[in-house]
Amino acid sequence: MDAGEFIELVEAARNAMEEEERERLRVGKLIRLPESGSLAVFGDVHGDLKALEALLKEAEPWDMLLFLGDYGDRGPKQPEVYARILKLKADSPDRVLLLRGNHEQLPWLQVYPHDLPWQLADRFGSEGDRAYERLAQLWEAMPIAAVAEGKYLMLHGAPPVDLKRLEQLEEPSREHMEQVLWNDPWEGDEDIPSSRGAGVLVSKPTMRRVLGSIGVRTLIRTHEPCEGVKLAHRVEGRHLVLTVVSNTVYWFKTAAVVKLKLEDEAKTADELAEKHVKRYTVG
Ligand SMILES: [Mn+2]
Repeated sequence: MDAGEFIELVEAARNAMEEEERERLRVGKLIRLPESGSLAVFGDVHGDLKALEALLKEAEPWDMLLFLGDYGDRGPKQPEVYARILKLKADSPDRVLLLRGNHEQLPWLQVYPHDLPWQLADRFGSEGDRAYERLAQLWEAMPIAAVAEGKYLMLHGAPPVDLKRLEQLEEPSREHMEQVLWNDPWEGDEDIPSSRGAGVLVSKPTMRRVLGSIGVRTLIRTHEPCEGVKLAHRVEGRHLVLTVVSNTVYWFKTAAVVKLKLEDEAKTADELAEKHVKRYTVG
């Protein structure tokens, strides 16, 4: 694959993304998932091609794939991961959905580490900059959240703490974009600024209120390294939040993918973690 072929893939994926709105799969930045079909949800990939390939096999058979962002940075095969995922998107525009993570940088919020430009330069030489520019344009076109109405909200970080209606995610404010991409759940009683330098640590009472006001049972998100999956925000014996991570580039050895049937009754995070997760483990 040379730079020209890579850029063609980026463009094809961007065209495919535009079709989402024409197909009424998406309104603004919010994907509205169909009421039935099997869906595989991937968390941060971070340039881990090995885990991605293994989990794509584990995810079969699927009607739809949803990626929650953070495709590049950190891992060893970032251009290759992009090429693989963008090809999936280009080949199946209405069956492969790519959300934006905080590593698909908001122009006003630098992320660290951000080694994607270096890997593109390694792979494509002087054409690396052009490839990066096109990727940055693709990020601007990405949706930021997906909803299976009455059941699940899926996004990279966590919903904005003052979110009242789903429609607010269609044309999000700058502040809401930042929070969707950067927030984390935490077990404190109050919402506090995140030590990440952007976003908010969302308390359990707030999570419960926000999910209630948009009428979903469970949040499926990524953004925090963990051993494949992790639960948060236990209310009345069940958890509201499932974190899923699809790489092993940190110190954890398990990557995971969540498999849902959209026509089924909404599952709690606990039920998802117990019965709906496929794993890939290294070493
Ligand atoms: Mn992240």
